[in-house]
Amino acid sequence: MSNSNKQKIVSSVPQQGFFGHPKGLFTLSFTEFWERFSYYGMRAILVFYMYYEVSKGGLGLDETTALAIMSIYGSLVYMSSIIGGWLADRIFGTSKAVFYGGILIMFGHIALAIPGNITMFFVSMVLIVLGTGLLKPNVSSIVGDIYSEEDNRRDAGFSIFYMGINLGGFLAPLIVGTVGMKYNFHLGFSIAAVGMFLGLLAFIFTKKKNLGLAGTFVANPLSPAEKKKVFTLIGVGAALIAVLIVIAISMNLLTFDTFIALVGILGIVIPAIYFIVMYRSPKTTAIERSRVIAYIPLFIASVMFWAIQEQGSTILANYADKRTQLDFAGIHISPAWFQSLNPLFIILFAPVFAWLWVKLGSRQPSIPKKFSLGLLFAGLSYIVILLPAYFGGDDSLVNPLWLVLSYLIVVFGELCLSPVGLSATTKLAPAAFSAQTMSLWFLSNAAAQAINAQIVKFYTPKTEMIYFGFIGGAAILFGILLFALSPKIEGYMKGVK
Ligand code: C3H
Repeated sequence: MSNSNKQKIVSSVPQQGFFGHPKGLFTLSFTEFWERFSYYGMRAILVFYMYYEVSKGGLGLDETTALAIMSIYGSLVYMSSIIGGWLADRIFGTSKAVFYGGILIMFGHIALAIPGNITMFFVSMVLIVLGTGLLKPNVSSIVGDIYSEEDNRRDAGFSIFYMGINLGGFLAPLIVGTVGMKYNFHLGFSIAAVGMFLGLLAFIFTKKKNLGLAGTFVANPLSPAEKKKVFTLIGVGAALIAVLIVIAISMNLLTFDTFIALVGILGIVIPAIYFIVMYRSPKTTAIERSRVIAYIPLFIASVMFWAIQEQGSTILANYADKRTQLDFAGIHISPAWFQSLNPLFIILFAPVFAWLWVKLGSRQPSIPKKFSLGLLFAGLSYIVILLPAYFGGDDSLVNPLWLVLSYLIVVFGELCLSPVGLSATTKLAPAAFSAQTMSLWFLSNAAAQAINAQIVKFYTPKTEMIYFGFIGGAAILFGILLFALSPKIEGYMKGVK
């Protein structure tokens, strides 16, 4: 986007009105709050909906399949941000992408709200994957648009936005989770649909006044000739994929396992292609090439971190359901409520970490060291959760406070790695690829969940000590290695702090 357009956007946005920030931050945080409310609310009950018996209102899938679907689903949601980013950058702009995304997501939740069968479930999955790919990266990039480049409120603005995400993630399992688990899964899913509808209403009715021109420009529009070429390519590509699917189905090759393997491969191949293209591009300068190299170990650390963090809503959700005492201190705890712990701890501790970094000033750990801390905490959270089986065996129910402690420790890691990762991505990215960096960051989560889909198969209460010990130990080892390599990585970062 040209500098004059950037300036036009900033001057069209009221620069005050929301906790000392541009009013548009309210519109964006509130929309994202509802989007996350609907997404995380749905996810808090989805795994149980899939593996509960039909007589209990579920789909009756086996547990391992349900856990793998959760991971594949999460991976595809983040992978589709490449499509959403591209469509916004080249065809309709970020604001329309958010709107269309919200509509698809709402219909996705409506599809789940209608009592149906597994077909309805897959229809909803396609709608939510595409809708989130349109909405999530684009609503985040509009946040960047409403501040001028020199505005030092930008980082704090992103923190408020992250708090909005986690407020949605905190309330959703309590509301959607309680209704879904206590009364009826479909009623739970319909609350998620209502949530997205409210988010859309807020976006539509406040965007003109609060966002001005933000999100209305198409950053790098397709020329008519390019349009023709791209649409032909998409048409041919879609036809080819359809033919391949039909052939694979007729030859019995498209099984659930091959699909999981395919997503796993894509989760690794797509970011690898991104790195190769960025590194080899003639538009990348020598300094930028060095930064691309520095970004690779950080990206791998991020994949390892998100693999453990995201298992909080699959493996640990299952642990909450099957291995945990849910009648505790005189109350009956819903297993879905555990999903609220991470966002609650984020809301409580984000200001503490922000204060700590400011207080430490130039003595604060470097970016690679913060990433290694992230991994150490993630690994430690898994070592903690293997202790109940170590002390008490795997057939008695576990005190829920173990799970609370594990969720707390991983949050310390998230606060070292996640906000830092987002800004490090933009700082280390070659200028010619700056628009796609948001997608690259989301791809680390997509890769993590694609890998999870493969490894969750090895989890059962009988294997839990080895499972948690192996993954936690690997994260700790990699964290130590990253710490040792930090000075070298900092050298490759060429002045980025
Ligand atoms: O959603 C995002 O953009 C980033 N993720 C977060 O901010 C997480 N802290 C959300 S926590 C979690 C994934 C959902 C909670 O309802 C649960 C992890 C166990």
